[in-house]
Amino acid sequence: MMKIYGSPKSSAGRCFWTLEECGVKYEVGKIDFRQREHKSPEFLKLNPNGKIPVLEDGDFKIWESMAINSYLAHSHLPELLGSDIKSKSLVNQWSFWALAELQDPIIQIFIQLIFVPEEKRNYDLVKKMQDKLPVLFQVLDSSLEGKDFLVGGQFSLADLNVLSVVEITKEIKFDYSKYSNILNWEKQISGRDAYKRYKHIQAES
Ligand SMILES: N[C@@H](CCC(=O)N[C@@H](CS)C(=O)NCC(=O)O)C(=O)O
Repeated sequence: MMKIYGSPKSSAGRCFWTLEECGVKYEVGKIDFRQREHKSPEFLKLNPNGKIPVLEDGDFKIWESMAINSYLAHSHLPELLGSDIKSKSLVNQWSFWALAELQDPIIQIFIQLIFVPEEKRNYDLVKKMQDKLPVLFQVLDSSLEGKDFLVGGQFSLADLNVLSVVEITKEIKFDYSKYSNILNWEKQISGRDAYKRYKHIQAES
């Protein structure tokens, strides 16, 4: 049986969601950060970066959450990857954008506001990163104009990967209520059974 390492409340969350979309059975490997299990020699054999998530499928191991999602879709639900070369490439485009462009400022703000003690917080950095978000959210909102999904008129890893990053902004209290296309898209996707199961798993963890 496949095993996913990491908490559903972390970057691993999007892999739990994909596992639920694929409808496969899986085990969960809990990693205790306080005990620094992610830096243990045993875990470093799974991921030399010392980070979660990692997916183990028999002898095969893979890290990086969106690469894991791609592997899961290739193995169990290829329709999540897009239907033709152009759709598949656009699914990659949105996934790379989510990780390289959108997630970076969000995570930098998250680290400052959640992990750095108030007296040591770099508010200049927070402001600089906050200033990047409206432009990025506008790109997403405009791309969703008149559409239910980002690519090819059907739910794909583009939607899953991008929404999994957008959702992190709830933790940093970024208000995106003025982006109506994003809100409609989020509402529609959050009605999916797999999404509801993923949210339940997250809440229980
Ligand atoms: N780009 C990686 C990021 C993984 C990542 O940063 N994971 C965090 C938890 S959300 C982690 O394990 N941090 C431990 C550390 O950096 O030491 C992915 O998407 O899988």
